Amino acid sequence: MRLRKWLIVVALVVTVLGSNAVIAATRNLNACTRLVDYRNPECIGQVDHLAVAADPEATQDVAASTTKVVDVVTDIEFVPNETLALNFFFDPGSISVQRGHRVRWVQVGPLEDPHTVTLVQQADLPQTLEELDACFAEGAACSAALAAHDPDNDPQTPPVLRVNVGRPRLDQPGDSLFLAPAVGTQISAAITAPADTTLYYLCAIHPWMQGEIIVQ
Ligand SMILES: [Cu+2]
Repeated sequence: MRLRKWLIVVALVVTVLGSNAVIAATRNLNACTRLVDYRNPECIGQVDHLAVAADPEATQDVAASTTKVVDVVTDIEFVPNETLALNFFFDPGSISVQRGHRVRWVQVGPLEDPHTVTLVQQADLPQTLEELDACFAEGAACSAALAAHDPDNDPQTPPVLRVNVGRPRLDQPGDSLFLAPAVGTQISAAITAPADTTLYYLCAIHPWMQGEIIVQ
C-alpha cells in the first residue's frame, strides 16, 4: 500500500514537471522566432519553423564542375559545469573561385538553424568578443544584413532569401544569402566580383562564422 502511494506521488510529480516542460517549450518557441536569437541557448534548433518561400534559384541546373562547395558546419559541445560551445563554422574557410562560377553552401551537422552568407568589408569581420557584439549595433554589418533579410521585422512573413546590392549575384559587401532550413539545407550563388579580388563574408546570425572567396 505504501508503495502504491509512493507511485502515485511520483506520477503526480512527473505530470507536473511534464506540463511545465511543455509550457517552457512553447514559451521558447515564441521567444525564438526572430532571426537572431543566438545569444539564447534555448533557441538552438528551435528556429527552423520560419515560414519561407521557395527559392527560385534553387532549382537551377548547375554544372558540378563550375561549383565549389562550402560546408556550413553546425555542431554543439556541452559538458556540464564546463562548456557550452557552438562549433559553427564554414569549411573550408577560404576558397578560390573563378569569376562566374558558383559556390554552394551546404549545411551539415545536427542543428538545423538558419544562417546567412553575408559579404562584408574585411575590417567588419569580428576578431574579438567585443567586435562580435558590435556587429549587432544599429547599422553595423550583422544588424544591417538581418534587417535586409527581414525588412518588416515580422517572423510570420517569409524572409528575403537573396539580398542584392549593386550588380547581380555575389560581388560586394551587403550582398547576402539566407540559408533557411525550411527551404532546404543548401543555397548557391554565382560569384560576379572582378578577378583578383577577395570577398569576405560572415554569418550575420553567428558572426564568428567567417570565410573568404578569392576570385580568380
Ligand atoms: Cu550561422
